[in-house]
Parts: sequence; structure tokens; C-alpha cells
Amino acid sequence: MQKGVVVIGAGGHAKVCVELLRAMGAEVDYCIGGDSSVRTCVGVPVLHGDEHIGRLRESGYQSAFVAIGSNRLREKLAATVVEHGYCLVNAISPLAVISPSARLGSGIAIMAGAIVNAESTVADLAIINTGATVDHDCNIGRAVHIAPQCGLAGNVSVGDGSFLGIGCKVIPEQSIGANVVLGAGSVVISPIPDGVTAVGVPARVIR
Ligand code: JB3
Repeated sequence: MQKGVVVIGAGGHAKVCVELLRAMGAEVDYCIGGDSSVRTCVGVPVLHGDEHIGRLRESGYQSAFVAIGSNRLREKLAATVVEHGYCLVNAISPLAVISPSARLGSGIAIMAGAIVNAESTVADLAIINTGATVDHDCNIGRAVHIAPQCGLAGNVSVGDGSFLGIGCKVIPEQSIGANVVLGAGSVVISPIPDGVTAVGVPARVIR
């Protein structure tokens, strides 16, 4: 019998991703959480501890999805999952609108109401959260999180590992560096360098 998907994580983000995977027609057999995690996640049994990643792989599981909101931890656990030989699947809502010319990596979550427009690229392990819009020719880096209701105009780039808080807006052609944290509701009208925290309208670097 075909085995289902193994989801890494068992918190709020995992709940949403399990339901996305189900909406795509996939079965989720187990979540794997940390030691103090809950016992079930929207009806899926939760195993505790990362030793279960290897154990389930040995028992024939092949597909995994890393459903952890933290960009760094998602990247780290994805490396472990890939080392064990899993295939990283995507979790994409049927209620998201993805351009046929968009390029998507693997291990990506795209939630309901999100839009990815023409010729944009979304790299591995990125999250395009509920109702966020990524317009044409954008370049969303690896393990980025674009939080709910963000709006990116055309030709925006976001470097690897960056987090755009809820409701951020970015005008066309702007570049946001790698490992940036952009506070909720910020409006980006000029480039943001790597590794900084920026907040406000317009967004200014504070750290
Ligand atoms: O803002 C939105 C819409 N969603 C947020 C999401 C993107 O990020 C959400 O509100 C949360 O703030 C956050 O969700 P996440 O990552 O699910 O966080 P939390 O609800 O705190 O759950 C973290 C999960 O990761 C728990 O199940 C932990 O047990 C698990 N965890 C932590 N460390 C781990 C590890 N699981 C494994 N397998 N290994 C770990 O090292």
C-alpha cells in the first residue's frame, strides 16, 4: 500500500499544511514534533523526536514536508529529511492562484488566497502565506517566509532566509537582502541590505 506524507512539525503551521496536503488529495500519516509536542495535529498522530525521521524512512515512507514557521529550523530539518532520502513535496492550496509561467522549487507552502504571478520564482522551502501576493517577475529566495496579506509588486527580489511580517508591502523593482526581518506592516520603497531588521512606513533599518 502507498504510504502517506510525513510532516515535520506539529504546531500551528503544521495544522495549516496538513490541511493543504489533504486538499491536494494526499494522505498525511504522521507528524513529527519536538519532545514536548501535542499528541495529535488536526487528527494526525504526532511522534516525538527526530529519530522518527529515519525510522519512518526505513519503514518505507518516501515523501515528507517540513511544516515549521522558523526559517532557520525549517532549513535545518529539511537538510536532515533530504539526507535520509525523502522527497520533499509541496503543499499548495487549490485556492491559491499560481501562474503557469511561475517556477516553483520543492518543500514550498502556498496558502489559500495567495497569488504568484507570471514568471516569478519561488525557491525551495519558501512559505507564501495566506492571502499574500507575489506579482510578476519576482524572485523569492530559499526558506523565505512571506507572511499573510503581504503584497509584493512586480520585479521584487527577496534573499534567502528572509521574513516579511504580516501585511508588508513592497513597491516594484525593490531588492530585499538575505536573512532580513521586515516588521509587520512595513512598506519598502528602497533596497534593504542583507541581515538587517527594518520596520515602518517607509521601512527603515533599526538593527
Ligand atoms: O503566522 C502564521 C499564519 N503562522 C505561524 C507560522 C508560520 O509559524 C504560526 O502562527 C507560528 O507562529 C509558527 O508556526 P509553527 O512553526 O508551527 O510554531 P509552533 O506552533 O510554535 O510549533 C512549533 C512546532 O515545531 C511544534 O510542534 C514543535 O514541537 C516543533 N519543533 C520544534 N523544534 C520541532 C523541533 N519538531 C521537530 N521535529 N524537530 C525540532 O527540532
